[in-house]
Amino acid sequence: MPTLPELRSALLHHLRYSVGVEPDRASVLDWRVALSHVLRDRATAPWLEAARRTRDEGLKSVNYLSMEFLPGRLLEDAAINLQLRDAVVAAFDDLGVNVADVVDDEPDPALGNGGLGRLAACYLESMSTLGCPAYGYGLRYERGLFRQHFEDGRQIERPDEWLSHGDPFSFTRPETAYEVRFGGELDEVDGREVWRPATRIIAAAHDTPVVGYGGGWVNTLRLWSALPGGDLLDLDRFNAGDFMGAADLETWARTLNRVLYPTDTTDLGRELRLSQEYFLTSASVQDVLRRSLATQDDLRRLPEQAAIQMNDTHPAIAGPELIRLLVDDHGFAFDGAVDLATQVLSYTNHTLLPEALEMWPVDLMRHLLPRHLQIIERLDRRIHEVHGHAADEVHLIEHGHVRMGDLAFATSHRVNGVSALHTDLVSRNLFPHLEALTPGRLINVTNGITPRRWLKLANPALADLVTERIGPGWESDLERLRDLEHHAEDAGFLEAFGSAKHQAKRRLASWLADEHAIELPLGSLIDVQAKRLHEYKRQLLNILWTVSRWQRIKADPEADWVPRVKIFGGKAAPSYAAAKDIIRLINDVGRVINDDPETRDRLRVVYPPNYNVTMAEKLIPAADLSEQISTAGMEASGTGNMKFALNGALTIGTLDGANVEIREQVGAENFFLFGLTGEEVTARREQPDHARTAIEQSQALQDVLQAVAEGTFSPDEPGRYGSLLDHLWTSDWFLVAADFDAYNSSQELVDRTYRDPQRWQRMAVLNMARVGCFSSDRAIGQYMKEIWDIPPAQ
Ligand code: NBG
Repeated sequence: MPTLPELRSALLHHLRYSVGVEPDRASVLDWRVALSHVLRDRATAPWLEAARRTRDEGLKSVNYLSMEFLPGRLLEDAAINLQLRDAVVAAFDDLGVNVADVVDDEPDPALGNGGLGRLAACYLESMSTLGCPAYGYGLRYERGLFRQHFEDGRQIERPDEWLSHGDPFSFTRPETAYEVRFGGELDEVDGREVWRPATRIIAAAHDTPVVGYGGGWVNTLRLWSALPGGDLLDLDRFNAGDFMGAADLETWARTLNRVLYPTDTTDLGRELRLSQEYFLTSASVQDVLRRSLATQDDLRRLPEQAAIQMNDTHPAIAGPELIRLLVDDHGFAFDGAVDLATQVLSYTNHTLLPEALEMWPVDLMRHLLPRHLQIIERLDRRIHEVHGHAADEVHLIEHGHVRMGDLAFATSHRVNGVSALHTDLVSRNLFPHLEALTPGRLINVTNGITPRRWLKLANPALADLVTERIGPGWESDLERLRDLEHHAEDAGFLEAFGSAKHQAKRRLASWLADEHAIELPLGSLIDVQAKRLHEYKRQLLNILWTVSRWQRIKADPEADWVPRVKIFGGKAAPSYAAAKDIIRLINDVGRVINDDPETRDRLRVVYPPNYNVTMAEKLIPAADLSEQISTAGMEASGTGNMKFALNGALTIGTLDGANVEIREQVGAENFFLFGLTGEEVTARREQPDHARTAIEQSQALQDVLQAVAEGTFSPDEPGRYGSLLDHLWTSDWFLVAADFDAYNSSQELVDRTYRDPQRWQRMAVLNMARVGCFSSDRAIGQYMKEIWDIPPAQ
């Protein structure tokens, strides 16, 4: 552990020699870069040591392929895990630098959409904490997802310049580079298939250390980017004066890691997206093989050395790619290559939604990856040869499309769903035929979250209180929170717990005031729904209920209403029109309600733009109520639900995803349940005219819809929400209307409960105490044992 003078002089050293400025002239950015170097130095020794041990002892490592990673800001997390946070704060104090400014200067890399990308980041951190050798593989999107702005309440997308000041915590490794090939033709030479690609792009690595808690083990997040230059510039065209045309190929290469998932509503968008997926997968699989061959020369031993985890279907081309490399480059027979690949690969399914389960047109696949299409066709034939009629219902290719979920299943030795309910639905509705061919292949691993970031970093007041009561150690053994149950009846503890919550609310309030000029009434019940905007997540139900609450306060202003702040956070996909309508409605409703002098001390709507990991770290600790209100059967798991409960928020939710298990753990009496079950949802959708019937049965909902239809919230354009309303009356696939009254009753119970602060506090403590099993350490322990066959670290 460095002493204060050592840390101080390390900061000064890097300020001078890595950044090149004197302390009296240093900007916040300069100090941040210096801090990045100091922390990276501290991570490097255990990092190199972990790599050495992995090589020398022949340890098996995990290769986690994911198109998305949402790591959040790195520095504070690294400082905590290296157990240097207090020392860093003291060193900056000593230097007269405001450490909060330095921490806030760091950009939050938005290399993902939501839960799936954040899960990948929690899992990498847990693998390091558990000493499980691992590489996270992804793409280094130059502009990330997008930065969300609101203009007149509408979502506007702008490029996210997270790299504009460099990436000082990472190492660039231009020599760790692989050629990735696209397009071209297949030829048969001496009975072997030879792929003659049209385009070759070099993928080069950027490595970020991922420090485990305690600093004992450090893994790598390896992100690829296309290496420009070299052959990519057409010098003949350039010399002939065609400067733009000369750079066509270079432009295309750079496009591969420019932004996360371009809109795939156009053919070109689809082609780029499949190219991105292949670019990630091919570079990563080649790297896995190279690392294996660096320690021994027999690839038949690959399953003893490497597990490859496909995070959803995006890297599902890994099966054909691994088979291709084994057959075409390493002399394997096809069947042997398939068996080997299957032993190495496994696949996590994160959704039942048809639009998120990828299907690539055969023509596109032939155009971009002709050899892979051939391998997929052969895999499909092989399944039917091996299983005969039992495989009649299994099709890797159907209606002119390659079904990537089925492909991933067929090339994996284990497939997992992400919550008990989800896995059950995957088994019954998604892969029943494949599962019948290979019983036991599909298992459940319920998602988890890292307590280091989601409690220790995000909620210091509460984390300190926990340590004070039950001692340290819970950070890497979250089940220990159970000890808090003994304190749930202790009035002194409940008060301290309440004051930690209040502190988090004050932090949120000052951030909202500084960054967004929004005032947060601190005495209110803070009610938060923060997640991607999606119809199934039903932000619409939440905002329609908010309107209803407003109408009722106005109808009965003298009644004793519990003051509420409804906070929303989340982005919509740029091409998702219905979700964007909902964003605009939330903002329109907010404008009217927040301006209403009659209600504004009892109801507010707050929607800060550009939700990301950093904002989550502010919202979640401050929340009293967590909104987990998806249409049952549609949310695979949820992980936000776990973060809120861990921070002592109570959940209002449906029986969906991991809500089911959270409720089992915390106790039904400590959870506000409402709404149709998955089976009831299916039955209700089949009833003719169910939407209209539900609306006609709820006077409260009719009043709300009428206000929206009349333009109460969009007086300049009363018809603005015509299509949204029309959808509610005629189809309402997400059953907003059917669940409206039940949601309202549950919200009324929330109010009644909140009026008794001791009772509320006790329920919140029990929530926190009982969600230890949702630690990502537990989840990763299960992956190691049940999927990767990696023993616990010694
Ligand atoms: C999401 C699910 C969430 C789940 C995360 C992580 C995709 C495709 N799926 O419910 O919607 O928590 O994955 O498993 O992003």
